[in-house]
Amino acid sequence: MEVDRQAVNGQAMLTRPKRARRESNCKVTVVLGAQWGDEGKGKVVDMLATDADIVCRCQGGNNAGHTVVVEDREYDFHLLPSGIINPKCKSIIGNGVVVHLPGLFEELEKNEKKGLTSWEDRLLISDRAHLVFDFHQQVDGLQEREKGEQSLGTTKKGIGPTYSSKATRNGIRIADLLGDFNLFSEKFKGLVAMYQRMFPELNVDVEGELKRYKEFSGKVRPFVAESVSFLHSALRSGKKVLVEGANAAMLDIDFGTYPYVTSSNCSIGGVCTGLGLPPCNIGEVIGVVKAYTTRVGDGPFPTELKDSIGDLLQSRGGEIGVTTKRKRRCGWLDARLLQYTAMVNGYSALCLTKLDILDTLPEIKIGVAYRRENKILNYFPASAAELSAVKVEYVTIPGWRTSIENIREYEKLPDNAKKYIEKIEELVEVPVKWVGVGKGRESIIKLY
Ligand code: 2SA
Ligand code: GDP
Ligand code: MG
Repeated sequence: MEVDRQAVNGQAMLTRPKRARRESNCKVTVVLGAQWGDEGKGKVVDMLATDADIVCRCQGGNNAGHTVVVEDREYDFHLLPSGIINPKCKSIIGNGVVVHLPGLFEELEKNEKKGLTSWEDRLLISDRAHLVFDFHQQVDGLQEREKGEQSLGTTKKGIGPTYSSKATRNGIRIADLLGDFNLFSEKFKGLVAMYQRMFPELNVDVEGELKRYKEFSGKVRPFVAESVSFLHSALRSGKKVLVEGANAAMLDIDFGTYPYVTSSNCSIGGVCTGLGLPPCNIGEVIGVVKAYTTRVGDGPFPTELKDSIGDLLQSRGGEIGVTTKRKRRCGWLDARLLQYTAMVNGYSALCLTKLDILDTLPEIKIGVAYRRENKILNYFPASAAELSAVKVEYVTIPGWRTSIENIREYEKLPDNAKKYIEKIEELVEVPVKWVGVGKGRESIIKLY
């Protein structure tokens, strides 16, 4: 390691290493979901990727569904970072991501048909990433079935079982697939046997799968890298790095509405562990906030609207799961929840998306506090039961009742839309930097 040597009173003295100082100056920009997902992270990442050299995914798997709309084309990304369509950007699937190789190649093929080209030169996958096998997906379904009424509403993409295998240290990583195939086969058989002891009805064609994975090993090898060193040398050479969080803070395994969560850290900590980045490299943290709230899957949702306004948000917002095509549950914006996720993630700015979906409402509510037995809670409930029982206090803002879709300057927004944005800034204590007013790349207002 390089060191500075200085002479003090004629004696050589060791000072701090130069490199550590330089690296901590290279900050990555992070985009995170601030609610229960589907806030429009894909669109924000696509926008910011125009100014990035590298876009990384750090956690989750193909449970995620990120939409990017460019002119008349709609891309949906699940494992691929949304920056992949930018020809100037490298895309990294980091060590914290769980990768279903059949799904990855299907996704690449599907997007090639929509016009994605030369991705071969831009895609890198961490050799430390864990593999999702088809049997993990079957186990996901079996676990959900076993839970019956208490099911979580997972995407059945095998995310929970794969992160379980990782945590119990039986997981299989991409490096294992590319190493000694006999060893890989042994690990694979051991993992299948373990799950078959838990679920005797689990049917796996072991030899067929091994043959298939032998082929996948050749197919994926050109894109596999030791991504930690790659990323750090890129940062040292001044490259701009953007990180795309998948899922969202309220689905985080630690801070979300456990057990109705996904199995990774979708908040800021997952960026460090999922890419091998120390906290000193974290720069701007952009919280993506939908102008109302949605949730897909089960679990508590304090501001949920099970009425005609909820139905209107669902249909006007096109609130359908990108991966499973399930209808998303809809409700008012929850500022209490945003205050909590802002604490965990430390947002430097917010991107408020889908404001245009509220265009027709005569009045709009924002949840501002949770009440329990006549007391305002000064903490965010950890238990799903407690969160389900809270009463929400709201403030009401008059609607603007006009289309804002074609507006591109903040000053031109109707006064009530500005009031809504300013109220959110006041409640969450984070500035709104962008406002989304439509699906397309161009449908965004930059505030500063
Ligand atoms: P899983 O499959 O184990 O991660 O499911 C656990 C919970 O996490 C939720 N989850 C999601 N919530 C919002 N969006 C996601 N991606 C898709 C989308 C969802 C879809 O973009 O629309 O298509 O249904 C996503 N992925 C996981 C999930 O609903 C469970 O509540
Ligand atoms: P992600 O998971 O956070 O990337 O979000 P999804 O892609 O799952 O869902 C967001 C949906 O909202 C997609 O259909 C986007 O095209 C759409 N969208 C994003 N921003 C806006 C916006 O500002 N206005 C409107 N009308 N749609 C938007
Ligand atoms: Mg989504």
